[in-house]
Amino acid sequence: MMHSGTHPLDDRSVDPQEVAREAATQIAKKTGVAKHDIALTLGSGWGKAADLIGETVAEFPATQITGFSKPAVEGHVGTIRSIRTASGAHVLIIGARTHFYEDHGVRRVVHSVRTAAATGAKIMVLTNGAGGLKESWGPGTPVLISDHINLTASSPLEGATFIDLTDLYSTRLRDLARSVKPDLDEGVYVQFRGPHYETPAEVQMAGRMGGHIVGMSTALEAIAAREAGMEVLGFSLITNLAAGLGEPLSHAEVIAAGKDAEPVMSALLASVVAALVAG
Ligand code: 8IG
Repeated sequence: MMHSGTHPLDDRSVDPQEVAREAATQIAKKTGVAKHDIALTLGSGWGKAADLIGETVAEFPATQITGFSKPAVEGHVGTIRSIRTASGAHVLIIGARTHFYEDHGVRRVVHSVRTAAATGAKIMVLTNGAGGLKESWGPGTPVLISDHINLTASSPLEGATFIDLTDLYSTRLRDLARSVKPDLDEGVYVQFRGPHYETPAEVQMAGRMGGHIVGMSTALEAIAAREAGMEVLGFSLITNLAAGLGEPLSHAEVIAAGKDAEPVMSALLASVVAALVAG
């Protein structure tokens, strides 16, 4: 179900980087901030972090910017927000995510990341809610992403674009995150297409492949961030044990676990941002 029509990223003759530059120009105009320093995508359980990072300079629905898609869940309008930290750094917060399972194509999935890069951001912080394969990770555990396995059979790169993904999830940034919270665990993120959760057999497969976290976002975004020359930091909030390792999964319970953890995750993320901005 590819949607034809008026969306600029659906036109194959349009350069997606050009659309991202146009979006970045619009963001600069709306915020009055010529250049952002770092960008964050806030996934489930991380949404309250923006309030703690600094003073909001501007906030508007993402759909006001070229290339951003209407959210899949009605009544859940994602916003873009520009924040100035106490130290004077400019942080771009992307509260809207287009998922691969929405079937709008991978260009739309990574448009926010390309736009963040075009605003000048050198660091991309990607956060998500995800399932965990380690029994010791109770609901509400934050985990650093150390690497990923991309099971979407897709890539945001177009043409013969060969990009090295060694150290994609920057060791330097993970060390910085652990300077804030030394007991942060880390694991390999496995991106499935979704939107169904995995079967127990698929979770076993992910584990044998070397995965520790299962989710439906982030890997494709991280690749696009690396292509754009950004340094990537990834966080998963484990909201549930992956299928077959605990109780059957209920979307409502998964969301509720994310909500419960939100204050603690948001405080953690704000502290990490302060450390990132300090260098
Ligand atoms: I929250 O268990 C959340 N997102 N694929 N599997 C996948 N995505 C998720 C899960 C999960 N929990």
